[in-house]
Amino acid sequence: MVYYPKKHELYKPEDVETVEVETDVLIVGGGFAGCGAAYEAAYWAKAAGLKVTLVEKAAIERSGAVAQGLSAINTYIDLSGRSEIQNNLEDYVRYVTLDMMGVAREDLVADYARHVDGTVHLFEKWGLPIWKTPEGKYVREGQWQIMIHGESYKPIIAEAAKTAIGEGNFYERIMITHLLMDKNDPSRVAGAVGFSVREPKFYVFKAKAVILATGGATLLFRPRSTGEAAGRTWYAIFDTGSGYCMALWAGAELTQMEHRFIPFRFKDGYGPVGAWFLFFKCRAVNCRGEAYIETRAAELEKYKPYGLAAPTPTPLRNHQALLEVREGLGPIYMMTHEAMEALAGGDPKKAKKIYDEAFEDFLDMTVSQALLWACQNIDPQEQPSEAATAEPYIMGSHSGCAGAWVCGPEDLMPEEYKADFPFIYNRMTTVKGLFAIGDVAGANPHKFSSGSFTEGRLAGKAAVKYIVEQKPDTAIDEAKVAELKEKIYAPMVRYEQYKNTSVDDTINPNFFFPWQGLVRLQKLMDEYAGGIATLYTTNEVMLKRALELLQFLKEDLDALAARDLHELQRCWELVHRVWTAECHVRHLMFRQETRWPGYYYRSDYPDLDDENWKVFVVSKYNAEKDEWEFKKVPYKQVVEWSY
Ligand code: SFD
Ligand code: AMP
Repeated sequence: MVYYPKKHELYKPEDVETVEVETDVLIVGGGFAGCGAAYEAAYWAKAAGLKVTLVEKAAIERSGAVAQGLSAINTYIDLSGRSEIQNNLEDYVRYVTLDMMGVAREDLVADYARHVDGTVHLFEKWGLPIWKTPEGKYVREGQWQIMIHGESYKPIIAEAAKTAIGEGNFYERIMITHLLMDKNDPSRVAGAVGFSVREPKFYVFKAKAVILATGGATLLFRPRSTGEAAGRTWYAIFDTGSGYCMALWAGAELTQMEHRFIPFRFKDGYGPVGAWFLFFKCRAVNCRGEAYIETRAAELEKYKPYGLAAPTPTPLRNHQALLEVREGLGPIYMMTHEAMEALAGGDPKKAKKIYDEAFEDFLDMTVSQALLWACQNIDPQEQPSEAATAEPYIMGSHSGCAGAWVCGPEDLMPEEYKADFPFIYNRMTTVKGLFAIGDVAGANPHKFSSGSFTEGRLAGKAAVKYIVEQKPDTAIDEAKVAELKEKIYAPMVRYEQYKNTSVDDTINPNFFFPWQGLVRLQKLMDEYAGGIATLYTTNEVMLKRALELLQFLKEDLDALAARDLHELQRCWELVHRVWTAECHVRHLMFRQETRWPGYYYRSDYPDLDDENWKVFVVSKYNAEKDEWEFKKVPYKQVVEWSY
């Protein structure tokens, strides 16, 4: 977000080459879900004589949330007894539904869960080192998680995906900005367009099915990091809400977009806490040394039956910590030194092993946290570390459930949901031929890396089946494509036109730069839509003000300027973020209750209201009329479990 002047690299649309790519299945985004889709679609497409193409805006080998690697696979059920703890599907669905405070699409959750073990076994076959006990069992981090040496997790998975679809079928450094709808049937997808972020090339992908796998949305809210660290976040800053925005523009229904994930993290470096809580058995305490999960246990009673679930749902764990902070009892400390000492039990060899594991946890996935320890003279063996709740992220794969309203598998999806979909193909959205996976698929959280890859596999297979059975004869509208090309490069044209009307690029009456727009978006979201400024609290009046300011910002998006292709990418990322933010605010306004205390609070509806709101909120944007429609869809229990 800090602005560094660059050498200008401006292109007029008429000077930009147009590259057309014809394919059958187009996968947008080569993260974990996209790689899963590519791997599986390639297998089924081969038999059907179809082509699979993957387009990614970065380099697949190190793109997305797993770019730095990970230190655990958070979803491994273990139906076959390969790990220290074997589980069953019913317990898993129970765990996920309760973590979402009673609202999850159990058909979708059970579906990825029944296939996720096979995915993890493939990862191991491809070379991912999984921690093993002396008896050869996978080491459990917690009941559902297993430990990995995962610094190279993404390259290993990327290699498998790229090999499966073959050289020439994946396109990197191309940002997709818009979907193309079918010329003869505007309710059917027909491809996508985007631009190279390295050379003057405009890409038109013509496809019969499109799978959206562009990850979640970060930096919609003002982050805690400021100044030279601005933009440092927990989740991938390159996941900018593209999938949500493009899906809603296409008329796809979205669900649970009011939901956000507020990760509780090691302060400032955003180091994850899971391994510390589950594997190292670390305690978190307030400034007085009180373990708030014990002293605040009574608070959970208010949110029965979810509050009494074990483990305590993620938002309520946040809520307990936030009560401390609200009462001025921060900072919150992770008692790392105490946990390490207890585990070592006075054995220096064991202590050394634990010390190495503690550093590996961060060096595998959040290197900056280890650097922060080093630069602040924190030795986790000697002293505690501060932890804090981060800014909100919109996502559907971690402990968040925002995303597209997608079709479930035929055998598990409740009858009541089937009428929403034009066809029954797993993970297809309400738009014909458009699929959504990973962070972009809503109401089925806790997929994490392994489940996102698995969901990609399910969609990849279903997309091929859809093409084989429905034989969509898609056609694109060339006039629309030409219009989009003009629109996409417009920020460069604007800069060229007006660059000499002011002596300072950053103060010009005719344009503004994407980082300026981003700061404006983050300020309004932070202050009015439940960011850290209000400790995640909002109300209808504040949300209306957020919408008003968003409307002004949307009007100004036509004045965005770009001086090079990199900045052009930032322009379109901002556009996607702003629309995702609007969707989030509208959803927040629609749900008149506080279902996830610790993620956000509606001060005008402070209670959880099962009678009226044990539902999925589903929205649809009508681009022609510029109108939003909302509906409630009741939660249905699909798998047998009890409270
Ligand atoms: O510790 C466009 N995650 C963890 N998962 C685990 O299994 N274990 C962990 O240990 C995890 N932890 C963790 C995790 C993430 C992060 C950032 C940290 C720690 C620090 C979560 C998983 O990573 C996550 O669930 C999956 O990666 C989600 O997969 P997916 O495919 O939905 O998102 P992605 O991998 O970010 O990929 C998105 C891709 O799309 C590209 N893209 N391409 C073209 N055009 C556009 N317009 C595009 N927009 C985006 C992106 O570049 C990217 O490649 S822990 O916290 O629990
Ligand atoms: P995190 O590092 O917070 O992303 O968590 C990694 C995994 O551990 C996820 O599956 C979390 O849901 C889970 N987890 C984290 N903290 C706890 C906790 N205190 N109790 C139970 N599960 C947790």
